Amino acid sequence: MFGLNKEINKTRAWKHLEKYASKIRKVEMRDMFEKDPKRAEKYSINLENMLVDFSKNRIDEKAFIYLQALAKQAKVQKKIEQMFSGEKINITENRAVLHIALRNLDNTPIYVDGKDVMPEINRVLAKIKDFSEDVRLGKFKGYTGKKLTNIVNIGIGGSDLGPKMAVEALQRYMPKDMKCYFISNIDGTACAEVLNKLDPETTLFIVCSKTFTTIETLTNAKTCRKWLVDALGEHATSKHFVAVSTNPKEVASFGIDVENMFEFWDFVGGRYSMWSAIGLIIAIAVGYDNFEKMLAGANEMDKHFHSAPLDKNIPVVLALLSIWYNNFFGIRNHVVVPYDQYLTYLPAYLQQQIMESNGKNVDLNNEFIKYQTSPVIFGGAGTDVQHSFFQMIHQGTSFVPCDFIIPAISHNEIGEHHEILLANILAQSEALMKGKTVKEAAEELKAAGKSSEEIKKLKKYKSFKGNRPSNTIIFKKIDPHALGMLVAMYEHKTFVEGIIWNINSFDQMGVELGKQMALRILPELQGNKDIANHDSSTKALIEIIKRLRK
Ligand code: G6Q
Repeated sequence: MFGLNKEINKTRAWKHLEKYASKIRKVEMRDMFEKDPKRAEKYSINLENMLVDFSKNRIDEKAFIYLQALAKQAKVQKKIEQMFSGEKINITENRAVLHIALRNLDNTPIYVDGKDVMPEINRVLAKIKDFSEDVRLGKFKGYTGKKLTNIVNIGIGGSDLGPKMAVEALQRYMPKDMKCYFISNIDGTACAEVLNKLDPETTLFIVCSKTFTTIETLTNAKTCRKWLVDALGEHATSKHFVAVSTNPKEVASFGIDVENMFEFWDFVGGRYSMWSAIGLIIAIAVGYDNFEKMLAGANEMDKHFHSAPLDKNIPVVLALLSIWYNNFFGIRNHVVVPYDQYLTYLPAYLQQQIMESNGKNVDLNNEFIKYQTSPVIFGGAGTDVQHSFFQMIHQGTSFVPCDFIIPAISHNEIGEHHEILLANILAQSEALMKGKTVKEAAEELKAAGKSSEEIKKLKKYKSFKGNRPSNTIIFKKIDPHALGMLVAMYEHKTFVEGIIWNINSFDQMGVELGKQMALRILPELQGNKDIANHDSSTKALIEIIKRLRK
């Protein structure tokens, strides 16, 4: 059995944490820092060119030990082992979970049903290498002999968010004459606005769909195919369309030659698939060498995750801290703020990775869960977000744990820009931790020459409760290797949270429900099919839309 034999919230470790949280709630982080000059050193983990400082969290030695006890109670290390050894830990779909195999550059065998998966993975990697190099060098040309310089990824969810985030993050590694586009939304605008910018002769479409049955992707691919065929004729498609999928039958019936198909496997979940052929656009955009460096970065994090003890294990520690606030302080949110313009799409990517994985309410023992699982994830690039939702982060009625991600060196060291950016992030995390008491606010106002009446009126508004936790994750530079480490870090953090919540982080019944529901309403919107089965609101909405569209 993969599930825990006791509900996690009934265990001794959980009870200890509950009790201890009520004690530590009264403790101020600023006092903990004052008392212990070694706090930053104690609560930081170094890995390569990466440092995770988690000292600005509401923990002390005891809390940290209790959190590790919770991880032990949930058998975190055993379950990590099960994932790495190819066990079918995705129990609702009866699948292994092996995104780690996609970046297993040491090539150690990993078995599923007695078969080593590495030879197949290596075969597809070699195909990605050849094809991406041929496109970049102009050896694989368009139908009319022109170089393919516009690369369009058609996919949605896991077949879009990862590659889109990575291509944006690594755009500095792209050749100047290449442009990448992403079409995901079924809204015709998404397709139209991209196609308007393109020349069919220089455009390569990559249709990414694990199942090759997703209505958004197939509809977008059909529209793009028609656009190409109208311009260049049916024979041109084999030079302008490739597919990435686990489903050769559907690829062929869509009209893409399976020779032009890049395979992946059901042991790779959609949201964990950017390391597979779903990352083809990344390899084309930044070059296979850089794609491989990204895999190497992820592999580095995998090895660390697999072998580091709980208290020195970055994904484990981040997961425990997230659980600390989520389950013992009643906090419902978590914010991710990369201070790097290139990581603009990271929060959107993580929203899927974390919430689709852990937004679950049935445990591995097939029981409804009585405790909180995934927090709501949101975020955006700093410093932009400092001028929007940071008001709530600083002065909202409850706190929001933050992850701050910073490169010490920018790809664009222009004047003072990066130093100002760095100063901002450091100031934020310090201010969140320390806060400003009403007395301090009053003193500041006095020093600024305000009258005592003004001071009385403003001092509370200008005060900050502080004691607001954050993790600071520093890289030397966001290069392909660092990006691989960062993304794998979050993948594993999510997995550990799922282990402790005793859930399957690798299925997505909620997303599948959405896919079925739209298919039921579509014929009702299009024709005269009886709509009596719906509730009165849905029925009225269908009728109004039909009337408005006449
Ligand atoms: C990811 C989810 C989901 C999926 C999309 C697209 O883990 O399963 O986001 O990636 O629904 O599915 P296809 O790749 O099958 O088109």
